Amino acid sequence: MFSRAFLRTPGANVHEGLTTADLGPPDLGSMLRQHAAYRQALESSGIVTTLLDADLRYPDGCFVEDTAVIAGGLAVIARPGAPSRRGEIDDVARLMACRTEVARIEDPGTLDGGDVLVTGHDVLVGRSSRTNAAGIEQLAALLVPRGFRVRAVPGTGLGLHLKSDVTAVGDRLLLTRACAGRSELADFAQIVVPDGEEYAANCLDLGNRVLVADGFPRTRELLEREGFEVQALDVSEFRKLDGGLSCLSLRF
Ligand code: CIR
Repeated sequence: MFSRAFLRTPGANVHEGLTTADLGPPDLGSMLRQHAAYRQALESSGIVTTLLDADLRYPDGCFVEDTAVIAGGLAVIARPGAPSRRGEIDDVARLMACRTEVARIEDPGTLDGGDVLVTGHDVLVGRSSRTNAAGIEQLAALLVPRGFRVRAVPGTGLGLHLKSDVTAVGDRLLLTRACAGRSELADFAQIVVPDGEEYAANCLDLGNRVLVADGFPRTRELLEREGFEVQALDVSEFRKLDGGLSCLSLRF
């Protein structure tokens, strides 16, 4: 699956990050504790993490998943749809360039990593307020020659990004009911999160266990019944900024 991940420490001005959630401002102390527990969960699954320093120029910088898509030995550096986040890609581009081949989404394309779900050789890309058709076309032009099938999923579910509503567990999709009927996803075996627990659709499969957001017991039970080992992690402070489990790491 993946063996390494970049994370970025939330900065003192993280409360200035973008949000549509009406959950109040995040508390930095709690956020740092949740972030440390998240990093520990990855490390204890054998994933080697690199923790980047907070960068006060970018209050949303801890949502590092959005900066790139790494698949088939290629790091595609994103072009975040939110102008305030564009500069977040620079560090990641530099770090990835020492490790693998790098390509970039270029203007007029926009693409956030949170809109891209890679599962096996399938790449599902949400067309969202952050990711446009040009960004998806550019990603497809880079990944199709490398053996991936790239599918756009227009007008995604409820959340900010495709992965707010759809993630992968094993070779199945975990998704919200709002996305379950979508024709672009019909080829995949699906596990639908219980109504009222939509936020839990953003999980992170580490191979030996699945991280789910704490506070969604019916999703946890559902995954356990399906045979997954599950660890619940509190990411409630990140939820206040529309973030979730997947967005806190860039995995490769
Ligand atoms: C934003 O609006 O860009 C951030 N506040 C949250 C980004 C969450 N990213 C993700 O789920 N991949």
